[in-house]
Amino acid sequence: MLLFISDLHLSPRSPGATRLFLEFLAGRARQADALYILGDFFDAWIGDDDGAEPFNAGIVAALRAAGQAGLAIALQHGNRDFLLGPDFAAAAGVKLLPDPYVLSTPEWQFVLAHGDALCTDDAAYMAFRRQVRAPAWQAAFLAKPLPERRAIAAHLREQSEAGKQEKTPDLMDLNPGETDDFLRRHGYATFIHGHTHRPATHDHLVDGIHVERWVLADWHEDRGECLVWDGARLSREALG
Ligand code: LP5
Ligand code: MN
Repeated sequence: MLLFISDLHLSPRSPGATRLFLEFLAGRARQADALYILGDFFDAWIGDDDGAEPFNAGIVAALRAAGQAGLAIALQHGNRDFLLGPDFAAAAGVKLLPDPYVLSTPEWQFVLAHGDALCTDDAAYMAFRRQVRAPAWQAAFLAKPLPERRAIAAHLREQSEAGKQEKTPDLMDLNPGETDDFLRRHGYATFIHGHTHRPATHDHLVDGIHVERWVLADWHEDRGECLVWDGARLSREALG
């Protein structure tokens, strides 16, 4: 059994979601073979050298314990936590996956992504994304002291929340043409992603082939959601 989650946005400011995740990881998730976290696991990740901060250290320890108990955990970057790196992965005992990632099981083929890269109508975000994903830019950011990085991240989060008020939901959704191209490039595999916080199951018809796109729900203080693959079908499971 495989489980998929995304957009938990974990932070000390979301104790409810954090508790839900820790309960999930110690309980329900242990029945699965693998857990796939498709980005925005943390509300903000400012560098692996912040992994020792008490909140982060608690999450890292919980991930490691679940891994040691036999749960394979794989994680993709989101737009909030794209700085999660090899030191974090080693400490937490998780595998960092590229975005997109093709997941082949004996029964079915999936393609996994956070989803933000296909939101091409949001030109301001695409420009921002190109900038912050550039290695030189990341190196310069990571060279700053942690308190300065923390302040920049908080500022960016505020800017982002304010900016979203000016954007329509459709502008912030995946571009249909880009999505069809993506599905074509990845062999019409069942697409699972997050980011938009608009959980739904979409039917695409690409080159006459029916392709499903499952959008994961974001987590809240009182509820979360995971998608379950039991070897034959996908289903949503409410948590909390
Ligand atoms: O995240 P969310 O859901 O609010 O909105 C996203 C897009 N916003 C972002 C920004 C992140 O929220 C900020 C995360 C910070 C934590 C990481 C810190 C570590 C690295 C520091 C990087 C500087 O991704 C939002 C989309 C929305 O999804 C829907 O898809 O619309 O896009 C934006 O908000 C981008 C703005 O439109 C343009 C931003 C201009 C900011 C200019 C600052 C330039 C950078 C200088 C930094 C020193
Ligand atoms: Mn996101």
